[in-house]
Amino acid sequence: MDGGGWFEPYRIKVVERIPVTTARERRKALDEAGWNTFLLRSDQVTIDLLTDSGTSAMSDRQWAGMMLGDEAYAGSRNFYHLEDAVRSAYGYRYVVPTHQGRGAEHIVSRMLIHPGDVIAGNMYFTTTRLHQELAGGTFRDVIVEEAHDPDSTHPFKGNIDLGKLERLIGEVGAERMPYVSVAATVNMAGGQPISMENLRAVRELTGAAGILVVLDATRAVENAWFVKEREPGYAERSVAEILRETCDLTDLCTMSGKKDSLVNIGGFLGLNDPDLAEEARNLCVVYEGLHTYGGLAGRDLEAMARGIEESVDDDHVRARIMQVRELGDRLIEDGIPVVRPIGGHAVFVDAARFLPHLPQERFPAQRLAAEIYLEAGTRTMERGIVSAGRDPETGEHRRPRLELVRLAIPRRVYTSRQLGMVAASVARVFDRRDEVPGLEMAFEPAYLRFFQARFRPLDR
Ligand code: PM9
Repeated sequence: MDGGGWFEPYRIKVVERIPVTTARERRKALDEAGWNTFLLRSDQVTIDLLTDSGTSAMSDRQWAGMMLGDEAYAGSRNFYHLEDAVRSAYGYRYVVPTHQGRGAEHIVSRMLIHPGDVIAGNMYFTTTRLHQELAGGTFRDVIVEEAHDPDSTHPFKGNIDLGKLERLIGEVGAERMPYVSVAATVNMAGGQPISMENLRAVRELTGAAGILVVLDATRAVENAWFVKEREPGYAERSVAEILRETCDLTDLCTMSGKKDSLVNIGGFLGLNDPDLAEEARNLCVVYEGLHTYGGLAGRDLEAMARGIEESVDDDHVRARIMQVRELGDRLIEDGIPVVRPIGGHAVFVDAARFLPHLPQERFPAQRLAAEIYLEAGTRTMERGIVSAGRDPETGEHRRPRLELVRLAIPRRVYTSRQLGMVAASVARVFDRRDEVPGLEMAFEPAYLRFFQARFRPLDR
């Protein structure tokens, strides 16, 4: 199933005018934003590929559901609908809503990590790792080596290297490893999937050692599509069936509903153990809000319940993945170095090879994101040395092997023509790549610096 002949299984009912700017306006905007695309105002952006998080278009069914919001403080009917939707699509017995993914990560990290613990995972994610560290843990990457190689066409670059995991358990001891953190798909590796075979093996290895498996289910629906497409034995299975099988191999999940679940805000925790569920509800009350709203309005819970139902439709997922792939293929045709295979939610441009004359401490991906904005008003995001932050022990920059710019595609939002225009503008930057100088950092916040850091352009 290659998705050939795909089309968008929806029609457009409402449109939103997008801003058009001049080169001079964009340069002024970027200077004011400290050369950080996160600090641009959205009315200065023409095509916004900063993130696929909370930026999707809701359906008429979801908007109608917003009008059915039950804003009771406790026991809103929308919570029970969400609970049913999560149980049916993801299979977890207990559901705790949170305001977004990091709210769920905070609760899980507080609940399961003790100071000195080690958490293994298939590559770090910014907010996930920070919550693990704030709880006193240390993250250790056990993803397969291929994930660090932008050119490797391994079909499952999100897989865990079982040898690395086994060695880590031997080194630190299972008693200091409360859980393995499994992302599906792996954002920082380029939206790359993990296979069912690998997840099953991780389950066996950790089960024997008494270590839990925590799924970051943020884009697990997209992961299920890749399993259907690439893993022997799954071609005839539906995305919904594969998603259930994925979750059944895990103990609990954290979820940012702002991605797969097609909402602008929301998240949840899914759990099977009644005692952990009790504790999670209790922490939810402290940090998010009562356990039947978790920091969300009733209407948000309803939109998420309906979004989950829509998200597991094969036609929807096919169109989503194929649109991203089409953009990636177009960039490859133009000779632009991108992470291969093209991932689920975004195309990742390899800034290290795009701007090989810039060392990592000149922030090539940050500069490339800025240049792409200057060229035609497309907003993208750095995913390299700035995103990786500093090692909390040494204070040194962490130096990820991948220095990338991410073009993330919101779901059901942009047309193929608009994305073609983006590709053409990236190609124009590529033509003048030799003249692009680096940046220096002018302001660095303590946590998740990529969001708010400011930079100064250098002359060379
Ligand atoms: N991801 C993204 O743009 C939003 C902010 S960038 C830090 O990719 C995973 C795999 C994510 C993710 C957010 C979160 C956190 C957890 N896991 O943003 O708190 O990609 O809802 O989710 C972003 P929230």
